[in-house]
Amino acid sequence: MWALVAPAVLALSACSDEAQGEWSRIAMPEGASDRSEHIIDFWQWTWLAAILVGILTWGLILYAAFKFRRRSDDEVPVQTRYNLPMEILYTIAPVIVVLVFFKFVIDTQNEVDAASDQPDHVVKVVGQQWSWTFNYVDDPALGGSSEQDVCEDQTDAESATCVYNVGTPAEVPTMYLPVDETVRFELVSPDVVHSFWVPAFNYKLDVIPGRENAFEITPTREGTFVGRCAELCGTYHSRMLFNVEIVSAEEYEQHLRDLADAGNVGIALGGSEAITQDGLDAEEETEAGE
Ligand SMILES: [Cu+2]
Repeated sequence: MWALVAPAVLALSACSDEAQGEWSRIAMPEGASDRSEHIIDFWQWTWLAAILVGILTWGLILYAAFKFRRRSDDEVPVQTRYNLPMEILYTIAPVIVVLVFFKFVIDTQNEVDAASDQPDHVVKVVGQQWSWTFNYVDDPALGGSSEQDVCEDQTDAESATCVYNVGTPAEVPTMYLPVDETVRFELVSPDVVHSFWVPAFNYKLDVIPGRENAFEITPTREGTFVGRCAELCGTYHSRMLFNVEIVSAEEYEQHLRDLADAGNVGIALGGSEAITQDGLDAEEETEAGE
């Protein structure tokens, strides 16, 4: 069957450069952030290491199975027990494999999680049931300096440096980012655990109530990318979609000005009791009363 399937798969995949790249990236999406290459490299080398270990293991299994298969003379091969060098080898070999993996995990993690003291932009991302809010915090494009506490008192569109964009399950929000400028995402949730995932960043991070997770990237190419929630978070989890527009600095500034003109000034973090939905309390009371 593989003889039939393999050429078909290859023929289909050879349609575009993008599909060919997908093969070499082993199904990882093409990166759009400066951290992507570290993760894709790690992914490729992990596969290579796993395949080499696999080939060695399958080879030994097949070798033993054929070499010592049952024969007509019914003779049992030499039984070796308590072979100390052998036992030391198969204890130490896996430990070495794990240690090597561990080193590369730590190295990659350090590259990916590296953060600067002063990123160019701060986007405070709120994951709420069931959509996203993007707060551009005291943004330099509007004359700000990335200080959080100044957002709360802002009301005036003219002088605003903090603007936001709230999505709903029916209206997918779009986050704008300027290309080649560092951005820190600060993730907060007013209700349950969500997960902020832009596949083109080759990275996702949980959004946890009562805790602020953060990570930093630099978008490396302009374009429109999809984003989604990667943590089952309730009935309309599947609608927790968003778009990411990576644009020039001018377009980014224009978008922020548009948000200010639309009156989206200040910071929108969602109610701390957003989990309480209309009707739930009433139902509980009736049940208790019965
Ligand atoms: Cu969610």
